[in-house]
Amino acid sequence: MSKLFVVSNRVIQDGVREGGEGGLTTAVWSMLKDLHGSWIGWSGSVSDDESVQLKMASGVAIYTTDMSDRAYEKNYCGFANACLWPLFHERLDLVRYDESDFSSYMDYNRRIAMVLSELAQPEDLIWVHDYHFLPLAQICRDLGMNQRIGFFLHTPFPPPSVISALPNHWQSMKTLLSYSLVGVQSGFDAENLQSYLRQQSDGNKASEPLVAAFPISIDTRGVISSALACTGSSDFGSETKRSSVRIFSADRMDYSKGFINRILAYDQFLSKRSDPCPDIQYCLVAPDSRENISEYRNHKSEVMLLLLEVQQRWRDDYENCIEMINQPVAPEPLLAMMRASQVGFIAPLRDGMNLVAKEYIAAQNPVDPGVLIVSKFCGAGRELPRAGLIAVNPHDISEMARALEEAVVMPRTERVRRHRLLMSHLLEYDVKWWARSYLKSLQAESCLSMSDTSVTV
Ligand code: GDG
Repeated sequence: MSKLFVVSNRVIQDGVREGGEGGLTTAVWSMLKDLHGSWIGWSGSVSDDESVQLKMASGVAIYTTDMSDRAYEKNYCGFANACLWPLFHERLDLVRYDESDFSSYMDYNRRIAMVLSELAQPEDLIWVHDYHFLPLAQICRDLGMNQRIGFFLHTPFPPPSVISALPNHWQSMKTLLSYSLVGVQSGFDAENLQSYLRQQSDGNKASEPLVAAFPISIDTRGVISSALACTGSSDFGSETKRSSVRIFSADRMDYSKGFINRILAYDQFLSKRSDPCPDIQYCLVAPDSRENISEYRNHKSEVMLLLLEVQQRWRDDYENCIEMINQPVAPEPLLAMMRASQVGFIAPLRDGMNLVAKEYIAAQNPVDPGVLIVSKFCGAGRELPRAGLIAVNPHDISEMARALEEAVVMPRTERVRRHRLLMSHLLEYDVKWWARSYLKSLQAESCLSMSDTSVTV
């Protein structure tokens, strides 16, 4: 019987979610528990030990290896996260390209390909995740592996003009041609990737891989029941107490998530309020991320400075009008905070999907739900029914300030109507749908045509 092998940079250690793991691991874990596959990734430790450790958790075989000091510095903190990540999020000003980082990235991919070649049988299916492993299939093919190997990119794929700014863009991206199927988050990303590949291969269709959009999602029913179990357990606010205003955001401390603009918009929203509610609070859950990369530390300092400034500006009018939790919050308390808030403010500058936006909807009390404000430049903002949310341009501070006011005063009947619309979408398109539709396409990839997109987004 064929088995499924998933490769991603991080795995869930010991099968326990602690909070702050990130969206990829959250989604892959939900899928693998269901399919009982195998998961290969980094242990999270830095050492020269090249052995492979196996742990079983909820029927999933989790294989991990350490990363050497050099691979951590040059592959992980270098080419992957200081070059590809800013590139894919259209932050060309932050792209740091270094040839030796790229060669370390290739070396690390070779190491993981060796692990995979020893574990996977010819009939197995392999699903590789994210920008850390663009060349993995090409290396596997060079090792003589003929399995169907699929790839899914969790970040956005920007327009060709942005990708072309990477000095070795074609050397890096042409490796995608070795995959049987390349999945992206939205039709917009699929178009960008297809037109980039077309430009590079001079319109030679034969060399293009199958590219299709598979918007990632959440375990909607699981989130609903966990959130229900958390009712009333958050001291952030009470879901029935509408005399207070609670605004909620959660995202890793990453420059792509637009924290500065969110805080500026909240500040403007406070200054424009004609009827100040004394009990108002904006809480941002923002655990640290990639702190060994200088751009992340600089960004965090900027956010913290602005936060202090806003706190001081309003300290005479409000007791605690803005608060940041700069550490991971475990899944249940996080859901309880979502449920207790009237507004979910999710405004990344660029984001592949943003699962927090979807979790926020599923966590609501359906008879008195909160309102979702979401960026137009993330997968969730492109995919979710527009009539159910307030879509904003995360670069337009005034528009976001007005959106906060609109959300705070929105009547209950309108909130319920919007919530129903969003929920019916999320119940149909959940993480199981995502995994099933991707794997079905990977298995039947020869039946798909180049322009096939599994869903319209
Ligand atoms: C990448 C892409 C794409 C748990 N505790 C905390 C916390 N969590 C969970 C959230 C959510 C996940 O982490 C965050 O997922 P996102 O999708 O919002 O964002 P990334 O981590 O950047 O994920 C993204 C995703 O992969 C999947 O393809 O959607 O575009 O960048 O499940 O509940 N999150 C935060 N603090 C916690 O304490 N922020």
